[in-house]
Amino acid sequence: MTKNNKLAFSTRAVHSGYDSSSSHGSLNPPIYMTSTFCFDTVEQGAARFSGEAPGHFYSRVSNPTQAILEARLADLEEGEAALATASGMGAISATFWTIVSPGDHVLVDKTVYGCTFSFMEHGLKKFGIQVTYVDFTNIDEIKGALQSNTRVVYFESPVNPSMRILDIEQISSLVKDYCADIHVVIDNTYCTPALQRPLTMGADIVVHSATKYLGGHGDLIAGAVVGQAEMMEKIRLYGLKDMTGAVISPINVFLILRGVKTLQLRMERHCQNAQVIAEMLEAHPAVESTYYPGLSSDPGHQLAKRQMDGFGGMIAFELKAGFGAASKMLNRLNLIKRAVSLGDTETLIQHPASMTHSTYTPEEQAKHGITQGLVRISVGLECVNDILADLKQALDA
Ligand code: 7XF
Repeated sequence: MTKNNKLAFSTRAVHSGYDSSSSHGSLNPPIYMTSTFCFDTVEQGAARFSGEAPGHFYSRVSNPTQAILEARLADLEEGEAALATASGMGAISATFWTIVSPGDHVLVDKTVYGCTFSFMEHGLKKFGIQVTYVDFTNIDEIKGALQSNTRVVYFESPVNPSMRILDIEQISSLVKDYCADIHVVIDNTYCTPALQRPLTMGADIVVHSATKYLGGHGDLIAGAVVGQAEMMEKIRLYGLKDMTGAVISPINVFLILRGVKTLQLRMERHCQNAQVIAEMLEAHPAVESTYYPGLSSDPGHQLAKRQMDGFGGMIAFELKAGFGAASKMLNRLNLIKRAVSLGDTETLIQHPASMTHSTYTPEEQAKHGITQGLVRISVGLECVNDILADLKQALDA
């Protein structure tokens, strides 16, 4: 059952990419713990290396366990092919190193995950690639910033950590009208394909931190890239094989395949729980602002309704009394874990300015909308009343 788009998402999340009859009827796929693959003849080996014959030859390039995850993610994102990587940063960097050259220009939304920003600011720029950041909620700003040497337009939606919602369809079509060769790359980590499929909205490439909802259990670091088969092959053979070596372990592949089986179920509960938490935060007298697209007051609400199949499990908020009060509140929590990362079964809370987005200088943080008082919650799968009670006792105090 490798490809059957007629089946529902939750069914494909369980079955796609794996045929048990190919593995002694084993319900779950085998974990191929091997670095290399033996050739029947030297000619066969040469043909695999040159790409003339199919088949694996070295696990820095491909591995049968990894291939199952790649087929499944491609199917779920509605892309032609996928590439699994050792981390989200591995996925992002392998993609960029494959596409850009010195002299090229990259256009990025004003706020992205901290290490992605650092990669652009300290990685790409160091190698002669021009990077500019504009507010992608403002279409005119994007129009004004596209250049004849722009190669990649990059953004997240919802944005980590500010929860701004960006219009994938509108941005993609605007960029393609300007120049069809520009690659629109979207980080779909916050949504997963269970809630949002950017390739169906005109994007060219989707990147993921599979560390988050795809894995779903906080026990691994991994990433993925999804898009056209030819581009995925380029990223595999250059960005992954030569430039980053960010190869995923077969054990982590197995864990992600297991996680993805329950992806839709988990995302539904993450969304339900987050909605309740966001409504409580919005009504709480100590809270200045709550950023969650499921709130009808949120500026991204209508767009999120069109673009997403649920509002997700991530919330950001600011306390009226600022950062001092926020840190006291965070330290009072008992059930909710003070930790970065997201998409786990456990509810996690963190302070972006000093943690996930500390790669921005204070001046950059101010410019990019990462305020000192901002707190981010990844709402987990515990009973929502228990999460609510912990948060309320910390806020009330
Ligand atoms: O290399 P990783 O698997 O950690 O993924 C990097 C990454 C890429 N895109 C987005 C939208 C991400 O959020 C991440 C990782 N973010 C974590 C966080 O925001 O909590 C990392 C903790 S410092």
